[in-house]
Amino acid sequence: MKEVVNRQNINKVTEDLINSVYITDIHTHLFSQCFESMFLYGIEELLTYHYLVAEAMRYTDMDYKNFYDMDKDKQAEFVWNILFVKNTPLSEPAKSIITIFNSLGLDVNVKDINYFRKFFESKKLSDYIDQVFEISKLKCVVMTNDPLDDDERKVWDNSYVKDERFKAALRLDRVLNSWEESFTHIKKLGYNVEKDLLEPTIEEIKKFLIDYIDRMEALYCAVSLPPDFSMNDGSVRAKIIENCVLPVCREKNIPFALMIGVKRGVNPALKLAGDSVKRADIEPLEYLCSEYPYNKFLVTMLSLENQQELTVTARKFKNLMVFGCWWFLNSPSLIEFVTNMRIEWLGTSFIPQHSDCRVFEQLISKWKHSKKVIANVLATKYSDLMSEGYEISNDRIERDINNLFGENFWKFIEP
Ligand code: FIX
Ligand code: ZN
Repeated sequence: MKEVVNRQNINKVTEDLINSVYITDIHTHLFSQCFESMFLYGIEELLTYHYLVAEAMRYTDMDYKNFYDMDKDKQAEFVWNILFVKNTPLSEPAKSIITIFNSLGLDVNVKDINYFRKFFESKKLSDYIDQVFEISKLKCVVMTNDPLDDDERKVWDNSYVKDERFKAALRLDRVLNSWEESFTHIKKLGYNVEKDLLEPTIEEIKKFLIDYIDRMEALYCAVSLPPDFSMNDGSVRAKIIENCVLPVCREKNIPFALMIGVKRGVNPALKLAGDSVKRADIEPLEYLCSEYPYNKFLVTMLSLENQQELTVTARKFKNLMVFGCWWFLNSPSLIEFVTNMRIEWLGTSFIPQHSDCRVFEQLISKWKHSKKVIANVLATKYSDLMSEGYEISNDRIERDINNLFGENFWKFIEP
């Protein structure tokens, strides 16, 4: 039905339509239930999420080491006490916890952590998974799958059970960013690779990639990269990308996802919470997109300063699909800014967001927060068009939203 909406109801209509669409979340660190202890959920995991740990430590004299030496339940109590009892949960990661509790029907004003613990303990996992998928209106999520993680690989080898809601992505950080250590690991898996990248090793790496893409039915290959990522530094990484990853991605017709701009371990004592951000050079990406026009690149960049260059580069190369407001960009004010700019230069030909969730219930808050901002951005753009007499129908909005929250990805990865 082509109901014409007006400038008075456009915000509500757009928000309602966004809230009814089933999303494809193209990058998370979630695992399906068969991965057992890797499937993270519940209050202890939520409160010890690395975003919250980094924040809580700012309010205390406690050493990072002493914090991590505590058992997880004690760490959770510590974070809870600092960020939710002694302070107001105003930051984006802290607000997320409140959104999750509220969406699950909990009383967000209770200060006793055990109240929340009881709720999560009472849940039957498989029903709970269905419930969270329904609350966050998700069609499916893409995991991050590392073939060199021994625990994870055991599941792929022995006990993997397919759940259509959890798709795989082959993560190549260890292969590409620490070849010195990873080549021995790959060798142990039965691939005849050596440290030097001579022809037989190149062929074996390709074989390794193809085997794992097939085994996982990986939708894409992915890597996170430092700000100084370069394609002409003669590095092992650049060689493996050009000689192995790109030919294999092309053969399998899957994208290569580059997540650029993370400075790992700026504060190693903070472990996973110790990574930071720096502006990166856009030229390696221009090089890849132009030299490899038949490869597809899914790209997100971490620094705010890189966003305009990335958007402009996407206008130059249609084999580049920009995605997400990654990590330190995943907060309402930055999502608003970045999404506005992307729409202004790319229309709807990009993927506005992914969640990057590590803990299952984060799907609720990350998507709720993002959808609210993106709905407002879109509604304002529709309203601008309408002010020139242009008619916007429900169908049109629905089509745009379906593209942004799923179809752009599926069409991009289509063979
Ligand atoms: O490299 C990545 O995929 C990052 O998203 C993570 O390493 C990071 O720790 C994270 O969880 C960000 O949201
Ligand atoms: Zn991630």
